[in-house]
Amino acid sequence: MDYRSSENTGATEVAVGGVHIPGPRAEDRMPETVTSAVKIVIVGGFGVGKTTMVGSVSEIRPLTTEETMTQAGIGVDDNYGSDTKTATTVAMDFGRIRITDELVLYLFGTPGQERFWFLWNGLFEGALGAVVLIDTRRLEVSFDVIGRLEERGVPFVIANNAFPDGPRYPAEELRSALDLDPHVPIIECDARRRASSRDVLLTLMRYLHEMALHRA
Ligand SMILES: Nc1nc2c(ncn2[C@@H]2O[C@H](COP(=O)(O)OP(=O)(O)O)[C@@H](O)[C@H]2O)c(=O)[nH]1
Ligand SMILES: [Mg+2]
Repeated sequence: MDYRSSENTGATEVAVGGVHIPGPRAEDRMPETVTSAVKIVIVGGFGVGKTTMVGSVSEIRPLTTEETMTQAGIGVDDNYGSDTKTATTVAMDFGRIRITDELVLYLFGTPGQERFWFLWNGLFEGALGAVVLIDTRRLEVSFDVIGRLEERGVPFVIANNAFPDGPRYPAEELRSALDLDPHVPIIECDARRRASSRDVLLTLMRYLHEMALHRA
C-alpha cells in the first residue's frame, strides 16, 4: 500500500492495486490542542432538521445514515409540513465541532419516533446534554422526546427551527405549550445556517455551565 498526502486537502490517500481510496482529510484530524470532548445529542421529531443541523455545523464530513422512506414508513411517520422530504434517518447523524481550542463537541443526531427509542439507551450514555429541535407546525411530535429527556435527567435546550411557513410564538407561549421548566432555554434557529446552529450549541454549553455552578 502506498500512503500519500494530497497537496490541496492534506488528505492521505491509500493506493490499493492502483486504486486510490481517499483517506481522512486534514480537517478530519483532531487538533492537538484539544483536551476535552463532550457528547451532545440532537433529538426531535421526524423532519425537524436534525440532519440539517449536524451537517451545517460539523467540521468533519458528517456521517449520516439515511434510508429512503418505505411505503410502510409513510403511514407511520407524520409527514405533515415536510412533504418535500423523501428520506428519513433510520439510525443517526454524527458530526464534530470545535468550540474552543481545547473543547470539541461530538454531535449525535437521533430520531425521536417511538420505534427508534431502542437506540436511545446507548446513545445517551455519557451525553452531557441535548438539543431538542422543534417545528412550530408540529409541536406535538416533540412532547414524547421532551418527556423522555426529563425522565432521564438529561439537561436540554429547545431550538425552534423557524420554517418560513411555521407559526411564530413568543418563547413563553412555547414554554407553556411544551410544559417546560422556567429555566429551560428556548432559542430560535435556522438549522441550515452554520452560525445559527453554532449559537444553539453555545446556548446549551452556557446552560450546562450554569447548572454546574449552581450544583457546586
Ligand atoms: N426552510 C427550512 N427548511 C429546513 C430547515 N431545516 C431543515 N429544513 C428542511 O427540512 C427537511 C427536513 O430536514 P432534516 O434535517 O432531514 O430533518 P430530520 O428528519 O430531523 O433529520 C429537509 O428537506 C431540510 O432541507 C430550516 O431551518 N428551514
Ligand atoms: Mg435526519
